[in-house]
Amino acid sequence: MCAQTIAGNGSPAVDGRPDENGGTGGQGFVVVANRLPVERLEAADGAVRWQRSPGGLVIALAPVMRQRGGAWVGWPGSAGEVLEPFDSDGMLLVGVALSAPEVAAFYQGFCNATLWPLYHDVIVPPEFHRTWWESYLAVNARFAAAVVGQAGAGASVWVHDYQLQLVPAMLRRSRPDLRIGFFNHIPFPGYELFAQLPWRRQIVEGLLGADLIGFQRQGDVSNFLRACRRAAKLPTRGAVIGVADREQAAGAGPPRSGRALARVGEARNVRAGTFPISIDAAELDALARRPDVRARAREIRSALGDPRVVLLGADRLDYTKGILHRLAAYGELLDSGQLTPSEAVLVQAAGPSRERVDQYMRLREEVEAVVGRINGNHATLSRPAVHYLHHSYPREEMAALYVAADVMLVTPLRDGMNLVAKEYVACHFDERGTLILSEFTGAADELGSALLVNPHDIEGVKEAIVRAVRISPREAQRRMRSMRKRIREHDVHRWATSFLDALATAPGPAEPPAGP
Ligand code: GDG
Repeated sequence: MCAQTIAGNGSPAVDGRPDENGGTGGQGFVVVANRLPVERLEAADGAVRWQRSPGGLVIALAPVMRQRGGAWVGWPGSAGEVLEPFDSDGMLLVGVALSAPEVAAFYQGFCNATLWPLYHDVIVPPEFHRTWWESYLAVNARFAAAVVGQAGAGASVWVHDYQLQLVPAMLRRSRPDLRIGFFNHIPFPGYELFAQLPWRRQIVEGLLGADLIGFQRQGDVSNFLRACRRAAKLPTRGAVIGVADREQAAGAGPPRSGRALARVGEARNVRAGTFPISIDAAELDALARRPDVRARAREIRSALGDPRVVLLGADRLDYTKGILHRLAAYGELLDSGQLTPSEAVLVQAAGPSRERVDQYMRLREEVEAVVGRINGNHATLSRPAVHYLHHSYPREEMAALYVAADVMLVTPLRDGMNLVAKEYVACHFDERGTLILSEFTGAADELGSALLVNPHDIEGVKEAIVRAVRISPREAQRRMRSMRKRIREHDVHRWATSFLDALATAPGPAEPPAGP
């Protein structure tokens, strides 16, 4: 029913038209994300089973998909894996296969070594390689083709994140009947940084295939609007971008590359907006109340030697998360004697992530060297100062760690939202515990009652740690109570509903706004 074609100068386009009964696959709602919401489990006898992954996105979207009936298009997660579509909990899962060279060029390369650092304030230098870009084009076209194969006429399609920024325009080109939403989970960079990208205009135009483009923070929206004006020379008014059909008006025929994809069809308005993602606060609250989770939290504290204060960091091992900065602050507090390991122990859970990308290998070495140095200076035979855990944990264990922690250290240098901060708050129904939170996270916009820090200011982080260690129970309770109210009222269900409601009414065909 659908095919990937190579158009003009080698840029892939998507072909596939809805049949007269409405679409090629008949689904009314399609989610497309880099990964499928399942993990592959292989038994000893070689039998393969797929288990629902615990991610927030699936929790948010599962009820919507069950209600509307829907398909989820994504990569199964291992190179070369070809999957027949299958049903899982009321949704149809549709795998997009990536070859090993594509995993290297598209995923590890363009996604994780070009876009990820570029969109996170160039904390490490982004690499620009034309072959990676070509792979990004080809893989985005394959995802778009898979969506075309599923979406019924007039279906709503929700595209997720930086791996798939060309998908909206590719979809619009072959399926103008679709209502297309895009949500960017990571920050959108300021134009001075974004302008470094050799394919900046194609990315902006790829996104503009959507009717609605959602971001975590107002700053991301402003940065994107500026990129529309500067990179694509399009007019904006408020958060509305006017996409004129210049190429077709000029009789130029179908676009020849990713460049002009957004400009096909009639003149349209595209809306950008802020939709801060959240968690299933009620589910985590219930998990944290479970007797087995509470018992496990007590066991963790006792295994740590029952220190007065347990400090916790829990992140993917990623240079955006500011792990080295928090270790530096904690290490200096021990050096100066302001803290002792018997008083305050740090647990740093650093989940393995992107282990084949150079910068991640380097970070791991650095973090492990610093942990080794702190423990060399401050551990005793029976008591390390930093418990460093390079593992992934089941959800229950994550909840037990949150419950066990008196102080949660969330110190990213840049983070779209940061769900860990919200999860910590959700687990503290006892209104105890203190969150130290970087102001460079999306979560800081909502959790103003945390102890906010600039992670680059090591003295400031040290002061916040000392303050959190010595905080009065009353102050901790006041802060926690206000943060819990916020996440209870703004949970992931509200996030999904507000995005999909806005998508349903997003501006469709219209005159573009007047120039700036
Ligand atoms: C991106 C954006 C944005 C972590 N270790 C384990 C584990 N986790 C779970 C946490 C949390 C999730 O992973 C991490 O979410 P974050 O939001 O903190 O960070 P990213 O992975 O960078 O996510 C971010 C997010 O997308 C959503 O839009 O907030 O800004 O960068 O849920 O609990 N879960 C389990 N075991 C672990 O070891 N089960």
